[in-house]
Amino acid sequence: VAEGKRFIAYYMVKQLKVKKEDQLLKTLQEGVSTKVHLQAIVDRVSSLKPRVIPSLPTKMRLSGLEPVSFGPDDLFVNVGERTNVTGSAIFRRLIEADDYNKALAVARQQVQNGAQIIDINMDEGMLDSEAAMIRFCNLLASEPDIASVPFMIDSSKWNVIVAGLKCLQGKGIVNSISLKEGEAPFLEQAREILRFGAAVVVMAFDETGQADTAQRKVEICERSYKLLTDEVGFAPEDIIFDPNIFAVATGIEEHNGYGLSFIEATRDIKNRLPHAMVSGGVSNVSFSFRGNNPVREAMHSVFLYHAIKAGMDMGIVNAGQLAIYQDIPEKLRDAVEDVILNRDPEATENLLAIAEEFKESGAKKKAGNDLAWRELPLKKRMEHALVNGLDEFIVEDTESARLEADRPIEVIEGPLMDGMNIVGDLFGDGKMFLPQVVKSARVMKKAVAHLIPFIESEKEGGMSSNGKVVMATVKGDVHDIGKNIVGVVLQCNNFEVIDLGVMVTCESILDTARRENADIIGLSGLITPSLDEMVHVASEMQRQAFELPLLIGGATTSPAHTSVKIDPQYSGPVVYVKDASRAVGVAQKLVSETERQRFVTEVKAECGRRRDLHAGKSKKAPHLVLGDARGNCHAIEWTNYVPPVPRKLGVTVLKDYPLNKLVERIDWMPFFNAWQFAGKFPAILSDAKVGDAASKLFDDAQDMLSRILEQKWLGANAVFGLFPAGRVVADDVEIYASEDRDTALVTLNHLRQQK
Ligand code: THG
Repeated sequence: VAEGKRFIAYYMVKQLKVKKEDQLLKTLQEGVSTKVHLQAIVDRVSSLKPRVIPSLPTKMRLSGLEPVSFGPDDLFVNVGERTNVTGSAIFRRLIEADDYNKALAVARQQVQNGAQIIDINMDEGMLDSEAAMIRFCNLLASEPDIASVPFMIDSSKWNVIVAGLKCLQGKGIVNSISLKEGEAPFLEQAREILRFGAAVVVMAFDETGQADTAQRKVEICERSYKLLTDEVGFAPEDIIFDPNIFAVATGIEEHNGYGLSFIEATRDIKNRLPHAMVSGGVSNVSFSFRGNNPVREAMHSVFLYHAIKAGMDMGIVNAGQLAIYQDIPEKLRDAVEDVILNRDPEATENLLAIAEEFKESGAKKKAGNDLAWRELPLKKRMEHALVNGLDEFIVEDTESARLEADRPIEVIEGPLMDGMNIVGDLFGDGKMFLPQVVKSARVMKKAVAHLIPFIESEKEGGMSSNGKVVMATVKGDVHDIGKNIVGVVLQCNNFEVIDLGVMVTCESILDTARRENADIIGLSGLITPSLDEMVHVASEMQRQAFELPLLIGGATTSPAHTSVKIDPQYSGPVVYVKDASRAVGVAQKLVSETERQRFVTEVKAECGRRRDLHAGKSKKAPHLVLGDARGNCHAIEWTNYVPPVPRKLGVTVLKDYPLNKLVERIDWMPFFNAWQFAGKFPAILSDAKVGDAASKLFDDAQDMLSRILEQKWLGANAVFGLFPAGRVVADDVEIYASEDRDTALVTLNHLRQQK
């Protein structure tokens, strides 16, 4: 109690600048620990058993707004490096220009790209680093999507570190302390950090300088470990050693061993200093290849590949820009590996010789990180966001546009539609491709979602509705971007829209339509099975004696399918709606007393015409009778043929098959086809027209694949069997348990094609 009181007094005097310490202490004394108060506590709790403190596994436990823990069984931890005024020119310029809002976006980008911690560094000669650290940390604190992760306060100035520590709302990391000025300041700083409850990065420096050999690195870390655990009382799992990542391939011979010495030191530290973690600034290693990002990324990836194997737990990296080891072109990978592992005295020369070849392909990745477009006027920014599929700022921009506009609808009809029209034109001209359009649509969706509440509140008490539309993406399908746009466009035109969402059963659609007394039902779908579901809904509407118009739309639907398969099921109007822009016209005609009848007759007639056309086209050649078809069968010459015996007969079960082995086997053609790229893989990646877009899509796919592998989203199991088999009777194939072919396990019927 006395300790607590003293602390409160200290706090009030120091932090709140309360005067008169004595008087304060006296007040606290009277207020806190009277006999009566203590007796009351005893009365309440003396019958209860004290909680047994659970023993948790030893892990470095940190927190931003949310707790996280990192231990030996966890994956490598990415610390985002970009919020560093010396590490990022963009970030430095934003801080220098006092544009802290955009500087926050840099932090957000790191978190979104997978940084589990962010490193914050304001060490710049011309900057008031302490003030900048405080201001940035305080701003970060109110951005939950960033502040959910722990922060690493990175500075070589102690006052900046303390300033940062005071702004943390969780348990962060100090980056860094070291023995470079001897034990006394080291111990003092460590005690202060412990008092703040933070973890700490310890650099492998001592009184004689930076450690460059593995042996010196380990010695210094060991010495620091002893001091921290024995003298300061630091928990070993809160100590992160940084055995110095220095640049390699600099042309200076002594530097050639820097990569390997870090890796070796890491292995030793992990073995000798229990629970301590190992980290390092990964991008340092590639400084000599500044300007050549593909080579730098390859160096980082190769370095990490080996360092993580040696036990490296975490690293300060450019989150979102790590190449996948397996994907690095072999030639580059080998050259880089020679450099990192110091395998060849000529390694640097060799890497330099091929570096230029790999330079350009990285340029396309950069576009996403360049924030220069944020300087454009508002309308142009929105257009840029839509065309490039960047959603980061769209809500902010949409809100600005809304404030400028008289009515929220104008934002949709103005800048957003203008942007989408450009997307449409580029798509039409074959200059944009489906994956990019999907990204654009997502941005549009986000913007529209922001506006909807405003549009709705404006409507309240407004004009009477044109009519009520019940819309849904049918059962089995989850796509709704197009449908959402249709919904908004209809709402803007004063239709009341009841959007049932995605995966909606027929029953729910029809019940809602009846209950709500709807004027129109709209169905949407993107995947092929949705077509059958739409046919089903149409037939149910017939059975339940609906008369409402049925609108059909979505990527997989077509006038032909609507006419041939859906329309015949339902005697009410069935209208195919080609795209969002037509929805209003169609809906208006269907609710108009004067136009409705003529429009419906027209649509029905058009469907009939299409059906006739279709019937004409698909007149088939008559089938052969079965005997003739069998007579056509190919006669195979079996007598001189000995089938090879499979290595393993019977059933083989594969459990938890390694996903990375499957990745090698992916047939990318259907993937590209699904995204509407025609052509052969991998030629498509270098195609003159679609190569860029296809490569981007492929990169996105690789990113997602690596996340799937890393985070184990999927498990792969398989069962297959190889059996003796033979055609014995007519068209049938019998499968046997063993080569004696006694009894068939099963008979597979393959009726001969009569076409
Ligand atoms: N150990 C510890 N902390 C560290 C480092 C370390 N903090 C800082 C640094 N090293 C890690 N962070 C970075 C950040 C960026 C870069 C390198 C290391 C970098 N930046 C590009 C460059 O300089 O070429 C900048 C490019 C741009 O402006 O966009 O490489 O080792 N404990």
